[in-house]
Amino acid sequence: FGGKQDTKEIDGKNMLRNMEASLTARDRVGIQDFVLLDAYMSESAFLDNLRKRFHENLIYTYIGTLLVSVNPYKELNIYNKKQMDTYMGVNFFELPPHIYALADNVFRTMLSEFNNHFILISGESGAGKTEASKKILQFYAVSCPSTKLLNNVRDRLLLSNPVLEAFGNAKTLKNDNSSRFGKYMDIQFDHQGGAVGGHILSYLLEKSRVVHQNHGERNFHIFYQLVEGGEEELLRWLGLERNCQNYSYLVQGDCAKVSSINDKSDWRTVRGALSVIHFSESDIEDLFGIIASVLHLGNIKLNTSTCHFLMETSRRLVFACVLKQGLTHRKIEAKTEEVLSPFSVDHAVYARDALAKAIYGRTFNWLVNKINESLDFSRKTVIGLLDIYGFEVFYVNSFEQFCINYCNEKLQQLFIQLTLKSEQEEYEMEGIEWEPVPFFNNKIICDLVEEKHRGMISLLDEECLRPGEATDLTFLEKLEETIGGHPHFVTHKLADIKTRKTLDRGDFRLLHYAGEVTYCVVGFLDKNNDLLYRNGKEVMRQSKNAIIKHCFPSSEPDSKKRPETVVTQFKSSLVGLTEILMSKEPWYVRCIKPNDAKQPGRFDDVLVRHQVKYLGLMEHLRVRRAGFAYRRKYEIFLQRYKALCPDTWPHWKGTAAEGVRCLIQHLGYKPDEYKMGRTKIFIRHPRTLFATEDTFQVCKHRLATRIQAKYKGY
Ligand code: AOV
Ligand code: MG
Repeated sequence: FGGKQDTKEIDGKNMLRNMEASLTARDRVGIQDFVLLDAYMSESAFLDNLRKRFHENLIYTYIGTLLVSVNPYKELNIYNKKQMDTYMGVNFFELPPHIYALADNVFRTMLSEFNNHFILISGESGAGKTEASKKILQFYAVSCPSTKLLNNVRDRLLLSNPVLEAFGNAKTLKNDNSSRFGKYMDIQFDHQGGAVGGHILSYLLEKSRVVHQNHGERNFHIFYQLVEGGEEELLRWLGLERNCQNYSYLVQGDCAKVSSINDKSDWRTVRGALSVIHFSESDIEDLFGIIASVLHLGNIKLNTSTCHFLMETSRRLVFACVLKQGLTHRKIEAKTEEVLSPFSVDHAVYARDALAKAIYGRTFNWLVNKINESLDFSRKTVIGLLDIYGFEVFYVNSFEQFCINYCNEKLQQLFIQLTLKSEQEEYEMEGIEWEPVPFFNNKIICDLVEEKHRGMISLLDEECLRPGEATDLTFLEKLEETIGGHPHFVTHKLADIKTRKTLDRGDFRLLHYAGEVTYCVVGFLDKNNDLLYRNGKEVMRQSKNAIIKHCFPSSEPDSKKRPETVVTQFKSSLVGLTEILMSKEPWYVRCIKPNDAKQPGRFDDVLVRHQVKYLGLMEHLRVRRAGFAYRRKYEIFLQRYKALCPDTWPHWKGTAAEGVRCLIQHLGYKPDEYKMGRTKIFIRHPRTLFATEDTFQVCKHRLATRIQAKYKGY
């Protein structure tokens, strides 16, 4: 990388040539940067351009430095080593748009400015976020300078992916490999640009999937991988049979086999990856012991009258028969003694499922920590990659979708703040004449969800504090009372008036930035409380399994004090994430899903238009086009280019702003190409700056030759 960077300095001519070429070829392949074309301001024209390119397998298009990506739903031959080499160290606009170009640009900016960056990848479920994040990581892994030591880090960075995907992704109706957790990954670089470490933060795993899947969906991949791919001996040891149909937790969605997924070969990948990322054989045994135990747990029959306990295949259960009491009785503390009170069947099933979810959820966190230990993180310059679950709407939506969609609202809000809002505020601050571009600010929805005291999260938590009295329905009533009049919230009472669509009694609807979602309130309280009976925990503490021991430490306080609810924890973790991101330079990949059938070659106009709308792409383009692609502080601009004008070279006596004015007059900038702000010069098109840069390079070269010639004479 480092070396290449010097040899391929910004080449304005090449860029212009490429732009011209793209203009002539535009009838066939469309325009590669929306900003460049005057006619491309209407939504239809925008859509035409995307469609045209999509049918030519050109899935990437820029809006300035923002990358729009349309999921091709087929393998394209554009992600090989040759392509990586092509994009490495080349100026952004010189080659056709590519995710590698973005990755390379971020990397080189980081190296030259020594600051931290992040790439925000967004789009709805199935739009291609996870694939994009993998492509970026692969690009860094292949293109960074390598040594033997770095190769180890690189391999671990890359291999953490299949492992986390196995444990944290699952087939949903939207996506056969849907992320069911949020992931933020810092890739850490040294001064030469070598990838020397990394760190992963994970956000709210959808644990409920362990015990329940909707029709047509699956549990987390790892369960099927183990049952389908696990070696005979391993399965025997774990007491498992090679048949997913035998496990109640695997067949709730009636969809154990998926044509696009090869569980057997994925198993081998994951098994191999675990060894590379520092998992000892005993860690691996313990890990699969847990996965098997969860499957066994799901098969425990809790029989009607007596809650009779039957363990079918319990030979290698990590936690043996103490579990019986743990699952069928509840420990109650009476004044001086502890009494065991038997559960009803429903209660016992509930306790069992709660335990299964807790075991899996905590094991997942352990896994992330373990991977982090092997990644050697120490704070240096980083590029952060954010790949989170996308906005999703199912036939029935519950607490999980509420959390996921709330998270997407927050990211949209961040995008708005960083682009539309701050961009326009900067023009105002700099005193640049500016016709404001209106945009929909989804802050109103974020507030509706998270406002203190009267936001939905507060109301939900309040109800969770009234055990025995509150139910999901009293929560709904409370919502109605408090926020019934909000323009983005609808219940059955007001549904007809606000959206002309009726609603069931137990439902409420949110008008999200990305569309309407009807949520069924059933289960909200339970899922938010996420209670685990105390004796379930106690049983776990007796386990000999080292991971379980670690995940259920005896030092953990028993719930005298209420732990934070799930949604409140999630809210705080998102606040933390926003802070992490705000301290870095942002870059964006906006992913678009071309059709709902997961099929190649199909571009559904209605669907794409909707996404273009809610992703705010038109507004972004308008701000970009009306605005200025580049801005530099007067001091910096003058310092770099002063040699290009006899009046400013070698010293300029006046203010930097006057110097810049003199300089650009000499360079012949046309009045509509730039604006002078209070502290910065604003340049409309990248080509203007590139041309100046080009002249600068020629000048530098000439100067160097002259100096060389001079010294030759001596
Ligand atoms: P997501 O991450 O955005 O959804 P994925 O990245 O998992 O979506 O993409 C979904 C599927 O689309 C992948 O499994 C691939 O089959 C296909 N796909 C996406 N991008 C590409 C590409 N560049 N080239 C070829 N195929 C692609 V979610 O995690 O559900 O929000 O929650
Ligand atoms: Mg994903």
